[in-house]
Amino acid sequence: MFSPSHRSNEAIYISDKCDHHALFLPVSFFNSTCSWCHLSKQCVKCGGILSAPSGNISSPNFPGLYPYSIDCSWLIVVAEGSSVLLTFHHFELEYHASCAYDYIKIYNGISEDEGNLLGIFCGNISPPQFTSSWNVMSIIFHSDRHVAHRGFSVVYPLSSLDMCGGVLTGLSGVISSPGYPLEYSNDADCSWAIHVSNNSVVTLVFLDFQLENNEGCNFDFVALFDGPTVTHRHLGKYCGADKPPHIVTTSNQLLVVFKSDFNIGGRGFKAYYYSAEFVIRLTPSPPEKSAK
Ligand SMILES: [Ca+2]
Ligand SMILES: [Ca+2]
Repeated sequence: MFSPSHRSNEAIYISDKCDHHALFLPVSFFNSTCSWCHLSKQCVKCGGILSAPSGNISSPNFPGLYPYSIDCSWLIVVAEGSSVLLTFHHFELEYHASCAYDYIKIYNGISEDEGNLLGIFCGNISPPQFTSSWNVMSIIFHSDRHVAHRGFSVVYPLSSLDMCGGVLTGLSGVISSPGYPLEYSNDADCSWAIHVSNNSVVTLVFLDFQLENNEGCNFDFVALFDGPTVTHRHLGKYCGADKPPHIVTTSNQLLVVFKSDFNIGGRGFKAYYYSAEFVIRLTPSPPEKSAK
């Protein structure tokens, strides 16, 4: 797997899918604001290397319909030691159950390494906020020969101390409100998508919890969903100072959303998650044998 240490090398490998040959671009290339064009069969310019500390990316013609039969590849490279936070503002691609027609793929690093794939998305459900684990992130956009929609628009400000949310794919991990245990910021809007291996479920355990309290938890809250998006089954909405109960999903994905309003904060929360094999849950342990 391509790791941050490779950044000290003289070049980063990029494949040019149009000409079917590989390019080796010097690292200095990434420091320029060069726009690298990726020509599709229709010669629509899209894709490129973005090295500004923040920016936005949208599908060609956005907010008009995107072209048919196009492949775009964006590489975002920010300063070493930083990470990239992707936030989608609009997302509308042709739907297919496994995104076989039109899709975007998001990579934690370069797209040549499928091990870096964070997700493939299509339809109307916006991807969650993504945070790269290092300073490079890739987005691939593909459309097929039929049916086009308005496409997508995504921004990538540099993450800061207030950064929150992201995709967690480890067997276990810890999440906390921005700045924890210091008071969380106002107007926070964080989403963590926890994705463990197939056949596993996610258990979330709160270690600490202190949010502004009000009946209905409409001001500041943590909301949990039994799947990757807010359209999945709602597992609970919590505020105040009582720790939420342990939460166990029915599938291998859990979405944790934390929001705060414009004033009055708290210490926030800290929680850890771990995955457990379905098998263990579904197979009751054999009854204890009676004493011999
Ligand atoms: Ca299509
Ligand atoms: Ca508040």
